Amino acid sequence: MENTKPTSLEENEARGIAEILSRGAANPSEFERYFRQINELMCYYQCAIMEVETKFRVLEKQLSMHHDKSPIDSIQTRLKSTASIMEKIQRRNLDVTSIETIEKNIHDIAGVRVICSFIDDVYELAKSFADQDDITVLEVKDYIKNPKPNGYRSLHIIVEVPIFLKDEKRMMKVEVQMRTIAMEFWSNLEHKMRYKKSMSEKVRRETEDELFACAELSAELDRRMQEVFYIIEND
Ligand code: 0O2
Repeated sequence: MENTKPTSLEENEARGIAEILSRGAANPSEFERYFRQINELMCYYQCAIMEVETKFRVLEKQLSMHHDKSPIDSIQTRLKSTASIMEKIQRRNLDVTSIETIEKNIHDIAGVRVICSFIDDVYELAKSFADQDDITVLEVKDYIKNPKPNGYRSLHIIVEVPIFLKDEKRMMKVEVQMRTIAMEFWSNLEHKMRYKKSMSEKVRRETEDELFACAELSAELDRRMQEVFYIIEND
């Protein structure tokens, strides 16, 4: 996830939408309406990202007051590009021209990634966040307890959070990914491999095996560092 994008659509994204809509024979006024609606929707997701990030910043402040450490190493946020939303909607054979369809079916338009030093911090923060009374947890995927077959580890939580607009309160979905620094390091490298097109099948398979071994080593490192931390804390 990269830094949050500006709230209004980039010109090339607008062109991408125009192209998709023109395939559905949308007229110019329909396109204008759609463009306005999707711009507004992205702005709401941006607000939801800010709400969630602030919640983690508040927890971080409080926890670092009581312990002699900050539980959060860094927070990254990203708004999915409209091009990739469209691509996902089309892949699922859904109607790209319906804003409702987009909101209902794509849960990771707003993404917040929280990177912690230790595994226990991930779970402690996740609980404090999920227990807040304006947060509705829609789905939890615990890839730390149940890693993906390739070795991917992370805690994913899809939540609904309210944003308060001038005349209304709107519930927005946000995907929160929580992981340790070691898991983030691994995930970035694996991501790089996944998107590398010019790799031979043989090298890809070998790299996947090596990455899986690294994921296991890295998980072991996370466990041992956690133990060392408790020894230092309790001595
Ligand atoms: P990006 O560019 O990070 O947004 P869904 O999102 O529901 O269609 P799925 O597989 O059910 O797909 O969701 P899941 O498993 O919760 O994974 C969603 C996101 O987790 C991905 O988003 C990645 O960011 C991350 N992720 C999941 N599996 C892996 C993995 O094996 N390796 C790495 N590096 N990241 C992973 P996107 O949209 O794929 O990408």
